[in-house]
Amino acid sequence: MKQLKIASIPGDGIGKEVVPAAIDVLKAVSEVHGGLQFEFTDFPYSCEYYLEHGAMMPEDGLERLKDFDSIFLGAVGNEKLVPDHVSLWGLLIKLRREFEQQINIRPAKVLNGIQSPLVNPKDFDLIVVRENSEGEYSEVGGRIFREEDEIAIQNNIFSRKGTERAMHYAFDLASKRNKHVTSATKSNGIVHSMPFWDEVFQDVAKQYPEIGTDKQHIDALTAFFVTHPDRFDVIVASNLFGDILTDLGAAVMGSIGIAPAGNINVNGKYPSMFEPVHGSAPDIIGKGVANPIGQIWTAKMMLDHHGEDEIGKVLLDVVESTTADGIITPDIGGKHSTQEVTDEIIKRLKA
Ligand code: GGG
Repeated sequence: MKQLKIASIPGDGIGKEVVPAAIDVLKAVSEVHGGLQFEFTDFPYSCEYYLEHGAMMPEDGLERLKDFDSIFLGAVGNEKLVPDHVSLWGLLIKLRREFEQQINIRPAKVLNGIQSPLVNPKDFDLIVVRENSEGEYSEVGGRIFREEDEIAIQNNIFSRKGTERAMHYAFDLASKRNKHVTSATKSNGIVHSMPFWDEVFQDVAKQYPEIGTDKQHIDALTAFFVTHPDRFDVIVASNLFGDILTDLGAAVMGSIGIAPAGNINVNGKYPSMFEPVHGSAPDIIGKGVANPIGQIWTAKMMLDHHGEDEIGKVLLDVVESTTADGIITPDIGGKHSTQEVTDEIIKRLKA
């Protein structure tokens, strides 16, 4: 019997609605699988936790989380309680950094029965490999002077090691898919980091002669995502470009509520963390209509990560049979609640 110890952090907003839904689905997976058990431990780290304790998680939070097999996170952010950069850097980005989750994998495709407002579904099936620990998400910089003289400086960090790691991850992934990697760049406008990014891409590409490559400036790439989606297989992008591109990817998929993601600790020293692309969605909190599919698909990625790809595939097939039958939430044109969609997925899993 395989047992996975999962730290669950629902976080803020709809995270508290979709994480329990996805955990119920994982419990059903365990029932039907037989050989797989989960032990979930809940952690209340969130903006509400910050109000009570003055931090997004306790000082020994990393110590408490480090021995779990994975972290299953919902959403972070409640601007009414805590400035977003404080909540993100105090929890989400802190975990990514401290647990060396240097790669963020974000698959994007249109599920059966879901209408993409932007593309023909058969043309859109790709994975964005986002560098997850440096780039534009950097604490290097500062603010000086006041009022009209005020200056804000933000330095981007691109290490050769970190950039190569992201590129190798993308090429290795492409070798198991359609053998093409696109590099998201902006080396015509950003004169230091992006020409460096291009050079590293070229160097790494030479080690994978069987993989086709191209590079696209991020502005054109976003347009091609919609106008020529069939050009893409794996895209490697910096931290910020990857974040933006995958929100666009989610829109192409039909809703930000669908898109999954995994933050991967490549060397296995620390837990990886699985969290959907969406945030806390303050506009729909408590309405019972949050789409649980992003979190459930994220659970499938967690299963894959632990070598349970077969049951992961069964889970995504069940999700797609549910969407194909129109049992979907209002964000994708349905009339069903979070609970109804979750219950239906569980029912079909157990059938
Ligand atoms: N699902 C996690 C979450 O709350 N994401 C919101 C967000 O702003 N994420 C920024 C990022 O992925 O870097």
